[in-house]
Amino acid sequence: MAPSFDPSAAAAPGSGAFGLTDGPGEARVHILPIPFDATCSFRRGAAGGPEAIRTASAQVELHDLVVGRPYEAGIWMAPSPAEVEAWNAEARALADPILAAGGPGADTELLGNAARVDAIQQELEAWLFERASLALEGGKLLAVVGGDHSVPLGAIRAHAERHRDLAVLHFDAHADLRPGYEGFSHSHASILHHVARLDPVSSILQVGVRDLCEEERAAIDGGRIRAVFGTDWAAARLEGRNLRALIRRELEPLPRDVYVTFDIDGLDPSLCPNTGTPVPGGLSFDEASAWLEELVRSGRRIVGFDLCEVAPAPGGEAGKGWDEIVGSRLLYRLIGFALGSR
Ligand SMILES: [Mn+2]
Repeated sequence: MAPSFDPSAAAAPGSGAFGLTDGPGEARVHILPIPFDATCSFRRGAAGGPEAIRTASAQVELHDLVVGRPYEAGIWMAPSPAEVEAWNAEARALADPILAAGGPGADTELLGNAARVDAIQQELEAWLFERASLALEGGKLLAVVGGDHSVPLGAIRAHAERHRDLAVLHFDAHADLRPGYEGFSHSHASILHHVARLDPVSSILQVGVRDLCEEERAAIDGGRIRAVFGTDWAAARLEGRNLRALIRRELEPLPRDVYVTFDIDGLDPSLCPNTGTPVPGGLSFDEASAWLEELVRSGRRIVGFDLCEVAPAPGGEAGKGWDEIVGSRLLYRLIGFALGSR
């Protein structure tokens, strides 16, 4: 950060995310945007999330009442990767007729499209794994910003490879435990199915899940995969139970190192009205923040994280909408908590 930098001033024109001027070398935090949303089954738009968040982040006050001064560590957001933009354009065009038909069925052309979309997702996964590994080797804290929730798999794998025992704390309205969805094996509805198959991931705790199929319900075994369902959370809130005590109890079995994967639709949809698959209920902003705060207070280490499914309003001025205003503030909190845990 330049010595003349004033954290209280408005973001200067041409400055980076959060109005900061750090380059990749000096910044301890690297934000990697992944504008990809080809398999969104209901409403697309998450591909526009990273750039909308970049713009909206200029409005975030750098001093935060809960996490202090994350900006002091230096925060750099990479430019939007042209490779990912190209993959998304190709995969969207291939996925469109499949999504319109509710899956490829026995149609050979659609099956061919689905296979190519899967191949693109695998290329993206491998590419992100490489990018994430480089950042981690350089000692950076890596934040992936989606895109739909299929995108962070390569980054989660890069983190998992560096740990013998890793927990994944998963905020979402959905369990995302389907082996595949609508003909895609790397769907936004399947990410946790793939994460659960990474060896070092010893436990998954899902928070806010309130929309899932029977097969996913059965996969949540109360052991390696546990959930605090959105309905459990709402009941605890309605009955006036001590929510912080509940959080501490649920976090208790987790190992020390934790990766956080945050689908914005885990929050109340009034905080993310344009996200791809909104569901009533969910956490408030301060409740989500309390989960992260208790995680850090418990001595656990947030080794990395992602934020997915933030979608700007269609037809609105991207960067000025409510979805990205909330998203950029949640991103700043996540950065602050992760830094505070290291
Ligand atoms: Mn979701």
